[in-house]
Amino acid sequence: EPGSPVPPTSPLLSRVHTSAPDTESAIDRSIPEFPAATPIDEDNYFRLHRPPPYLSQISSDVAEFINFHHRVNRKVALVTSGGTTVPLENNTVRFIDNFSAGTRGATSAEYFLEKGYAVIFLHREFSMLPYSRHYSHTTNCFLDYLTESPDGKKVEVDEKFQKEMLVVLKKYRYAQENNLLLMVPFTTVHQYLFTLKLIAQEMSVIGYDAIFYLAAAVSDFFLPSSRIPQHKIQSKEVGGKLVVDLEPVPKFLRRLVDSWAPIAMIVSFKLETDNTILISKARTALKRYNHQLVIGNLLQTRKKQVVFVTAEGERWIKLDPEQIKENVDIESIIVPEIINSHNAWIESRKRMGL
Ligand code: PAZ
Repeated sequence: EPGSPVPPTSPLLSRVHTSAPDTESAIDRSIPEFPAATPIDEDNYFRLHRPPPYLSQISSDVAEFINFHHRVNRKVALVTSGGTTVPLENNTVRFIDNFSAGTRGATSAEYFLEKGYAVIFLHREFSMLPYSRHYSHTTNCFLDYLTESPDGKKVEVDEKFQKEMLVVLKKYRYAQENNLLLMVPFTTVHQYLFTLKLIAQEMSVIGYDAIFYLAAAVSDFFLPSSRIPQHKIQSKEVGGKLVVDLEPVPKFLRRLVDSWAPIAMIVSFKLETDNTILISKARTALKRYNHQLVIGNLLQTRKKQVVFVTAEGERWIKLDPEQIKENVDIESIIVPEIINSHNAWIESRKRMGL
C-alpha cells in the first residue's frame, strides 16, 4: 500500500501468488456478444428466480441510509466490487467463480469517501473491504503488524506500522461515526442482481446526486434455478463426467440505465485480456447500454492503466514509473476524474431542467 513499510515475511505463509494471471494462456473473452436485456427478459428473470430471503432487511437499511444522506444533500455512490459466483447445486458444494479480489471497488470506495460522498458498498462477501484492505488479503499474517508490549502483558501495533495505521484508522472511524459507508454483501450472481435492482430503485429518490460505479466482475453465464439440482451432484448420476451447460446472464445494465436508475450517472467497467479488442468492446458497451462512461481495463495491467471511453472519445490514465514505484493507487486518479464528470453531469441535468 502507498508508503507502508513491508511487514516481515511470515514463515507460515507462502510468498507465491497463485492468483496472478498466466498472461500467455489467460482466457480470451472475445466471445459473441449477447443483446441487452429487454423488459421481458427482466420480468422473466425476476419472476423465475427466488429473491434472497434477506432482501427486505437490506431494503430498509438502504432506504434509511439514503434518506439520512438525502436530508443533508450528500451525494451517494453505489460501488460494486468483487466477483459473483454461479452455484452448480442448491446446497452448494461446487460453484463457478472468477478472479476478482475486489481491490478496485474497495480502493475506489475509500476515494469516494475522501471526496465527501456516502458509499453503498455492494461487495462479494469476504472480498476486500475499504480500510481493512490495507491489512487483509496480503501474504502477511495480520499478527505481523503486532508486537508484545515491553512488559509482555499487552499487544501493541508494531512501531513500524503505527504512522500508516493511524491514518487509515482515523479515516475508517470518521466514515463509521458519520454513517458514511453501508456494506451490502452478495455471493451469487442472483443475489447480486436482485440487490442491485433493489438499491437502484431505492436510490432513485436522490436522482442525479447518485452515481453507479460498477466495478464488480459479474458472471456472464449461469445455471437457471429450474436446472439446479437440490443436492451435491453425484458422479454416478452424471456417468462420471460433469458437463456444465450454462445460459447467458441477461445484460441488465440496459435496464439499469433505462428503468432502474434513469437519472443517475452510470459508470461501468469492461475487462478484457486481449488489448486489440479492449477499446472496441468498451465502445460497443457504451452504445449498447447508452450510459455515460465505460472504463476499459486489461486483466494483466488493470492496476497501472485504464482507458476512459465516452461518447466524445477515449483517454488513457496511466501511472508513471515513479507512481508505480511509490504504490500510488490508480483509483486515486480515476475517482476524482469521475467526480468531476459527475459534477458536470449534475450541472447539465439542472440546465435541462431535470
Ligand atoms: O477486483 P479486482 O481489483 O481484482 O479487479 C477489478 C476488475 C478488473 C474486476 C474491474 O476493474 C472490472 O473491470 N470490472 C468489470 C468486469 C467485467 O465484467 O467486464
